[in-house]
Amino acid sequence: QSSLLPPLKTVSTFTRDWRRRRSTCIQTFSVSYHKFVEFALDETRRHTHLTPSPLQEKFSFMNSKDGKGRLSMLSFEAAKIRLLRSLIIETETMQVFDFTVFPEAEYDVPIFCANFFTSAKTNIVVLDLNPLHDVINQHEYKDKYFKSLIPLGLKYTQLFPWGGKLTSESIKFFSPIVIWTKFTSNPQKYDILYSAFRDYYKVWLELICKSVKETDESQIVLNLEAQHRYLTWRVEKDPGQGVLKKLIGDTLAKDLLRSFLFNGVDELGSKTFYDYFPQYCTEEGTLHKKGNIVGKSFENRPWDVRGEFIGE
Ligand code: BLA
Repeated sequence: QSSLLPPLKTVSTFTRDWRRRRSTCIQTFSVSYHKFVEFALDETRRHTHLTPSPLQEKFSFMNSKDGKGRLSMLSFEAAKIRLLRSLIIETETMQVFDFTVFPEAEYDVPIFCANFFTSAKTNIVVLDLNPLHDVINQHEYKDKYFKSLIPLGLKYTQLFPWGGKLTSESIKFFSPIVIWTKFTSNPQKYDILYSAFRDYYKVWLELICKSVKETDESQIVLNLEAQHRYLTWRVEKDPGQGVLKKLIGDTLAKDLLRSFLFNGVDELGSKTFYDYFPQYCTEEGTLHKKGNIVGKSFENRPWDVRGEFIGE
């Protein structure tokens, strides 16, 4: 926080920072995502005991290379939860919140995923209970977790219009209640986003609390592979990679991605990105680093109001 700026004042659940820019006199708005993670931790503790993860020792706080940004990391374990981890990035121009909770392989409960990027102008939001298994064709899995949540999804997806085209494969990691949206920065939207976050997290906690430990070894193997596939996708394709590398450099960014954010990618399975996503392999056998092969798709929400997939 520069000493030239007035102290931040907390209004409602957000930090509203009406800075006057000397040159443009544009009022900007910045948020704090710390409330979000505090809510999630408090709420989790109401149901279960959280133990700090061994990762916490290595990943807790980092400054960006230019000294102007900070990265705050938290990680925990609990019964049924392999890893609950949070990353908050705060710089003069953006705030990022990346909060994900990975269940143990004995549970086929979705992965809780909140991924918010905020700059002065725009917000990029993914909030979802990322399904572990196919929810486009596998009705049993879909109904088990999402049937009762469709009204909740509808409530928020009406408030947050579909964010437009996205990397095609991502849709397979999303559920019928996914909130994928972009909006220009404004206080009301943050209040709604906070409310959506709380509601989604509360229903996710109910799911994990109610879930029954799987004993069928072959099903556990399927859950484990789905978790590993998810980690492999995100570690390779996370759109935040560029920003992270700029902030902390290539080596630290890679370590943060593999060891912290998508921890488990090197331990839970041995398949590679090519094994899971062969469409990304070039004829020479190298990985397409830039963009993607299938391209961006889904201009409009590919789920209807009943939670049926209506995409291509
Ligand atoms: C953009 N982030 C996006 C987009 C998606 C996601 C769908 C739109 C662009 C695209 O589809 O490629 C998020 N995609 C996800 C998530 C899953 C997925 C959550 O497949 C889960 C399966 N994002 C971060 C971090 C930063 C960040 C840590 O997680 C910054 C440090 C930034 N995300 C970020 C930026 C963009 C973005 C800058 C816009 C850039 C772009 O469109 O490529």
